[in-house]
Amino acid sequence: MPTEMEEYLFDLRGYLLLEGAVDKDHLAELNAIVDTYTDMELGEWRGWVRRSPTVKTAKHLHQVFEMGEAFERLIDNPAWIDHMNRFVGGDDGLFIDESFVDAREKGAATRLHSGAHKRRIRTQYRYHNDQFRCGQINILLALTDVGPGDGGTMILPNSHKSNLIHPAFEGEEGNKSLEDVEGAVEVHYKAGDALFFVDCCAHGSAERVTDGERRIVIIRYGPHWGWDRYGYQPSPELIARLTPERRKIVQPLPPKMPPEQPSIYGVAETFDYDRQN
Ligand SMILES: O=C(O)CCC(=O)C(=O)O
Repeated sequence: MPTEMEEYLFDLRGYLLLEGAVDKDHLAELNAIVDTYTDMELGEWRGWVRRSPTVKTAKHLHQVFEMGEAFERLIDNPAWIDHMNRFVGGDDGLFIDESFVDAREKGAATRLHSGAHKRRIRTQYRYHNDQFRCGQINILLALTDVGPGDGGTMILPNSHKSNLIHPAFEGEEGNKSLEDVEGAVEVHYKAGDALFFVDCCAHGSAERVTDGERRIVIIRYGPHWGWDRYGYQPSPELIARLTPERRKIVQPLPPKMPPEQPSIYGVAETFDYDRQN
């Protein structure tokens, strides 16, 4: 479980840095797998993995759990799963609505986006009566070191509670480089560190100005009733081989429940209507 101090800091700033969330051997496995996918073209499918058809400034390789067991281990990684349950809201169960590798080189940056001023339900931050109820919490796991100049994630601390739009946004979604966004902090990662933040914190990344590649894995968790951001589905093979704990997070509800067929996870059979909140 998160410590009292972690809860305090998460509430205060909207993010935590989990150092050493993945060890060196696991990192080596993840990187070796990613190496076999980085030649994919825009929009290409390889099995159930897809490179984003629209993101051109970086390689976004979606559906990472389809890449192999080393990625499956991230679903309920002990470094963050209890934090996730606590901050999304433990009784409800979790769902991952997006997972991808972001591999990028010199010149790439991510514009400033999100922020509590939008009052979006999907990405919201809530705390009430000792219960956190965050709509979306992101894990950004570094597969390479990300130091000054390497295009670190930038985040505006406390903006998960902000009422006003940051002046650096141009209209609703700005295209500013984050370097000159007053109040933002740049996160420097050691490979294996994970940034854990509620999505309604305004964020983006600095421009990478160094040679080489920045590689991170992004996994977005929310409550169990969510739906995949792009409508991607897990493969039957992945569902069959996941542990029950991991399967419940990747596919908390089966896509359809035909008449006369009990739900394969028994949700309808066990759902307690009196306890629903
Ligand atoms: O790539 C980054 O560092 C920022 C990621 C981001 O903008 C996002 O998760 O929405």
